[in-house]
Amino acid sequence: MTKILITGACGQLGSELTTILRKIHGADNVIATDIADPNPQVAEGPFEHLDVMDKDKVEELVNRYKVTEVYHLAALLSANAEKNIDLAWKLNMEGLLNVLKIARDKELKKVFWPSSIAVFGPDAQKKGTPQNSPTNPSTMYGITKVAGEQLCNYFHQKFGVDVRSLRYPGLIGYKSLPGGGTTDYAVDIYHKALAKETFTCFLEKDAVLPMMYMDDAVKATIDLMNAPSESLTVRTSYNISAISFTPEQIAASIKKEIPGFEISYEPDYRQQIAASWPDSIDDSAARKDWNWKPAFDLDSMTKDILENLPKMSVAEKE
Ligand code: AKB
Repeated sequence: MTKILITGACGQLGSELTTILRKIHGADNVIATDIADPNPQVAEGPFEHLDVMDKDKVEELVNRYKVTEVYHLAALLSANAEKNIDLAWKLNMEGLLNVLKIARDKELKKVFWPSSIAVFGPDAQKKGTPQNSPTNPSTMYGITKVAGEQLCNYFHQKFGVDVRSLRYPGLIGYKSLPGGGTTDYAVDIYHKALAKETFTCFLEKDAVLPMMYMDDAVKATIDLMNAPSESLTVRTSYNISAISFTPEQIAASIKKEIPGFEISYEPDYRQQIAASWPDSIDDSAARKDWNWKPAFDLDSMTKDILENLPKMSVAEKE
């Protein structure tokens, strides 16, 4: 019997993964946890408050619910991490180390941990960044992701922990709001467009970044976790890619649906973070090892979001 514990379940990715994993395994078999109060998406099933830096509590929940798999998503994202480097290091590293040690000691079946394109820095190849490009990030968040990837690989090699990971690009969904990331503008922009407001972008108009629609990100996660262990050749974290675009290009895509939409630009400190990241990513290892292939491009994502976002109630969106 699969029993899943999700940390950071109220976050943008966590909310969606909780819903889909509950559909697959049954609501009672997916325990959502977060330091925050449950949002409506995760409230329909077991929920526990959890600070992932509290190893005893993580272990107590793993024991109490007889957990077999952990999706460890709790973390501080790039923009927030720059504002609080001590918390970023503590939360992102201690949380992961706690989960990996529990996975080793309790012989959990599998662990999922998200890495990010933020592992790459200015010296990485900008276009089609290869899987094994140098990982010398210039952000605190990136540093925690590089160290986290090494921890995952170490626990796999040394203790046989079956931990799997993806280097997500910016994730764009309409069901919940992201918090504290550099790519968040590409979610906020749709809310402003539907509210018929001008969107002020905190990046330059030509700041190109790798991005992915949430449906593709969720599918990638489930597919990676379902892949046979012996087919996985990457135990740090897999590059995955879908779309790359600039703020100007996403605005043009929205204008096709909402012709009156306007965007203006007021770049802040997040522009520097964006400029240090790749423009696009080579994901051939993921395609080869577990048949990864995205389904959405920029215009199909825009259409889907603009059609479905207005159907969400205010409570659901929060
Ligand atoms: C962020 O902007 O911090 C994240 C990421 C790219 O990992 N979305």
